[in-house]
Amino acid sequence: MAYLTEKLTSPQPNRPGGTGKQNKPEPRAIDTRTLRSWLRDMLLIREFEVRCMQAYQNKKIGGFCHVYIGQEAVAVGCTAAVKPDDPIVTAYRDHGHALARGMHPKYCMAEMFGKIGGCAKGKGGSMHMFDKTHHLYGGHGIVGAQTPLGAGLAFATKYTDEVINKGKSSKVTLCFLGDGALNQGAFHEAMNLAGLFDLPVIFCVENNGYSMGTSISRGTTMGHDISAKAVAYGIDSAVIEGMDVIKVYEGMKAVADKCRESSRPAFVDIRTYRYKGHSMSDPRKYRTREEEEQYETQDPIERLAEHMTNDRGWSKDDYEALMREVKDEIRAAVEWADASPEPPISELYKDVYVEQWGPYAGTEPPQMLKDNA
Ligand SMILES: Cc1ncc(C[n+]2csc(CCOP(=O)(O)OP(=O)(O)O)c2C)c(N)n1
Ligand SMILES: [Mg+2]
Repeated sequence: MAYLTEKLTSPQPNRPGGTGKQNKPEPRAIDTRTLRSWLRDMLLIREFEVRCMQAYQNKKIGGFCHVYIGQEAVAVGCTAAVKPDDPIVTAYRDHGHALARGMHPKYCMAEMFGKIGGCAKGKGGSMHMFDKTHHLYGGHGIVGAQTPLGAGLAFATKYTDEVINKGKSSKVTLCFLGDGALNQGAFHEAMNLAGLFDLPVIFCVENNGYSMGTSISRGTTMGHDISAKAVAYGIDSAVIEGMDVIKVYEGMKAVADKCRESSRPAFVDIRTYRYKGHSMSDPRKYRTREEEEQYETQDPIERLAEHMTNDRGWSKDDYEALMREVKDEIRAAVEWADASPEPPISELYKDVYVEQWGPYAGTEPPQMLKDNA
């Protein structure tokens, strides 16, 4: 992992074997209100995850639970860099993306709890956050499975804009994946088709350096420069420092604007770190505590809070008031999720097929969709 540390702390101009297409964001003035909202979103995600860990330990959450702590700047910066109706698809570490996209934490928490009030009526759980209203198309548990979906979403938007509506393609799809998904065949097929068909999709690799307990240097060729994967498909790439939300936003904004304009796919290597284990049952024996502490000193929330204090006239009280607001919101979400009923047994036979027949008839949309209508 030493190489990753090195890369996060020093710029990487034209690395040997790389594409040389480094991301050079233009400085953009970001107003204080926007920065506050990003800080709030990152705090909201972190508090949500902390409460998920507690709830998991108290057996309120069953099955898998992969928390996003440490990676908050990626979901927040990337979603801020695109339009609210640009489609997003992601893997199983998905709570942060759902919240950053605008899902109310109560529906997200109820889904974690397996309750009927959840975004998928409690039948999807931690790995399957889905929110049609906010154009979030999952939450997928099979490593790499979301990458052909990302290409497909981009195909669908382009087809709708250009073939059906006879206009210019105007949407960009964000397809998030972990560094572990780089070795999946589905990912390479998706990259090939995206390159071939000029699909406006950005493959956003949340490169946290580990695939479960396997470090990228042990499991992935060209792990020190994964942009090399994009070269084979004629796809432009960029490297983005993922522990700084402003850098994520600026880097992604440049890539997304270009993708929207040119209708060409892109690949971004976003350098980040997950502070916790792969899932709740991971004792993290494959890495040192020193390494974890080193990344914790680059914490994206603390970085932005420091910037607010040093450069935007924020006081300690401003920060504490925001913290309280977020804690109250998540506490209410936990209470709401806890009070939400279990799905009735009859729900087992609903939402199984699109065409409803026989015992599968009679489904109803989740409460979230009715409330958002
Ligand atoms: C096709 C497939 N193979 C194996 C697994 C088991 N598995 C679950 S997560 C994971 C590691 C993925 O790591 P990465 O993509 O880097 O995501 P991260 O956990 O770091 O966010 C593996 C191998 C799976 N879910 N799907
Ligand atoms: Mg990973």
